[in-house]
Amino acid sequence: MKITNAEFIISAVGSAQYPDDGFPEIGLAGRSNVGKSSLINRMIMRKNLARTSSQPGKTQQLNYYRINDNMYFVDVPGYGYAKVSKTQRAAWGRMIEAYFQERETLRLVLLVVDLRHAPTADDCMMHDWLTHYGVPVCVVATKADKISRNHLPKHVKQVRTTLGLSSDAPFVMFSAETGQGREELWDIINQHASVNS
Ligand SMILES: Nc1nc2c(ncn2[C@@H]2O[C@H](COP(=O)(O)OP(=O)(O)O)[C@@H](O)[C@H]2O)c(=O)[nH]1
Ligand SMILES: [Mg+2]
Repeated sequence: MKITNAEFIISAVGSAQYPDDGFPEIGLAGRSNVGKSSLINRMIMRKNLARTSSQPGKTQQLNYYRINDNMYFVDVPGYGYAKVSKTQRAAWGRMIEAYFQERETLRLVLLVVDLRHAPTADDCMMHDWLTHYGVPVCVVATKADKISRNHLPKHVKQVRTTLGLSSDAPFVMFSAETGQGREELWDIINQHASVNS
């Protein structure tokens, strides 16, 4: 996939700020620190467009990145985040639920998990919730570079069985560090976004 243009558009705190040009959106969900921003940076081949930081105050926004002037990556950070208040977390939960449930231009959610560990209860809940509402999901197991080659199958199996993935469910092993899985993931994204690469 050739990236001709990638731009940060907005950190949206509410639906009024979402873009209204109708371009397809690819959402990214996953625990803080799992590697969502790094994944975006690797997919678009920019070192630092999506900020890779876990600053508590900056986690409760939808970050929109426009790619090649024809689609968006939407970073939906911060579930399972311990340092925000219950009230904040509830408000944030309502905002992301509304986004995933109602956003008409949302075509696919990349559920990013850590290949090194079994998915957490939050990961499983998110996966169940998205599939329950009929949102197309691709599980992306990242940080593959941290696992030795002969241990990879065991870790893939752990992720797949813990999430209860069927054998035909979209799944990509990924590394933001090495770029492993990048083209495979672009193929899946482009199929859902109906955008030619
Ligand atoms: N080795 C390795 N480290 C990664 C990878 N992806 C992310 N990281 C590191 O994990 C940390 C959190 O990444 P970040 O992208 O900010 O996670 P986010 O909170 O989900 O956006 C950073 O220190 C990254 O450098 C990866 O594929 N391999
Ligand atoms: Mg991030």
